[in-house]
Amino acid sequence: MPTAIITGITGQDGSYLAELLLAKGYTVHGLIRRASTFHTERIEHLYQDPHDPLARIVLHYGDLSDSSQLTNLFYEVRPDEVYHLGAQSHVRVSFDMPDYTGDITGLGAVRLLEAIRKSGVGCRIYQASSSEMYGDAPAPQNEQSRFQPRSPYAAAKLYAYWMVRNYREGYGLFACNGIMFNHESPRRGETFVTRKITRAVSAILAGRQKTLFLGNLEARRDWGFAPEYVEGMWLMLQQEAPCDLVFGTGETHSVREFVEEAFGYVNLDWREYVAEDPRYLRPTEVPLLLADPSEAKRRLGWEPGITFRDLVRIMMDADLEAAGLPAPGEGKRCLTDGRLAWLRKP
Ligand code: NAP
Ligand code: G4F
Repeated sequence: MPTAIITGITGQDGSYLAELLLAKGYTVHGLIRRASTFHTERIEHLYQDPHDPLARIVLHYGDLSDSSQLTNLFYEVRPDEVYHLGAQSHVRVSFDMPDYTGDITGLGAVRLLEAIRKSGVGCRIYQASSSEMYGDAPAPQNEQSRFQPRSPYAAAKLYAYWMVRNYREGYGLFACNGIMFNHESPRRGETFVTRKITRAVSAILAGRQKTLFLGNLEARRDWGFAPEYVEGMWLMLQQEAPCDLVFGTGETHSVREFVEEAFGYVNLDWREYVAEDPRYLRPTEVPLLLADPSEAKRRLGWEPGITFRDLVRIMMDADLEAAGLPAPGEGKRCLTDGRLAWLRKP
């Protein structure tokens, strides 16, 4: 059975992708950072005792700043596929830490590409490129749109994007860029706006928070459901030839609309709880992201099924449950890995 390496396995996407690959019979090797506390919460349910010779998930300490460990990993594991998801992935934080973001999010990808090239392992690689690279390019954005990055994060991702293309063309690597628009889930990091909102609504209901401070409410994003996007990553590496593709829903909504939907779900009037705080504004904002994902549909048959409204409700239900509160209505069912699964116990 195939073997894959996932960088960023402890992140939102890494955890869903690990689930998907294990379900497909892969052996999964994940790169994790050393920390003074455990931070493997998102993959805890997948843990297998490393003493078990049949264990199909193996974690390796390493860091995207350390090329020697990356090279060793390729010699040791000799993977068939690599999913490069590790990054300093927060756009606002990238303005505070521009050189760190360039190092990890930009150069990290190059260290990985070099490790593959030097080890001579004939594997395929997926690079987690981002719709942020479009910046303020006119919508809808597709594979032909101009890149106009507006943050250190976006510029670092764009560097990695071009290096992937260079290694594909120069060295014949099977290297793909998935240009993914925002995708969210109950496992989304707590400081990204969607999760910040759904957690706050639950905390307000539970009486633990009074106000939700936000930045720009007018920014618009193309928000999809993360488990559907990791399926797209896998499909990209199963093609006959490598290419770059856009993944998104083809719908855009403002942060304000997300707020209205989340508060509305539990019958709260958001205007009583939301306040604007300039500390969450960005020096340069990306005002409007809207995907044209028709090429991914044509080539891979990839099409997202979860709507904006469902996404808000899936996230709300999970955060209400985590706060010990009942969700309005029945438990929701949603599509993960192509199957119907309960997010909450029925
Ligand atoms: P995430 O939840 O922030 O996860 C990022 C992962 O990268 C974590 O596992 C993190 O490890 C790891 N990481 C950070 N710095 C590292 C370092 N120096 N060395 C090794 N690992 C490091 O991000 P995500 O939402 O799952 O996104 C996955 C990838 O897709 C990222 O590259 C992101 O930029 C890109 N992307 C995301 C979206 C989206 O909407 N989610 C859209 C387009 C592109 P720790 O757990 O130790 O922090
Ligand atoms: O949730 P966000 O922080 O995500 P952003 O900046 O769009 O980046 C995410 O998606 C990218 C794909 O397009 C990924 F590449 C990237 O790794 C990350 O996953 O912010 C979304 C919007 C922005 O316009 C921001 O200005 O929400 C606005 N916003 C308003 N108030 C806020 C807040 N964002 C955050 N994080 N916190 C706020 O209080």
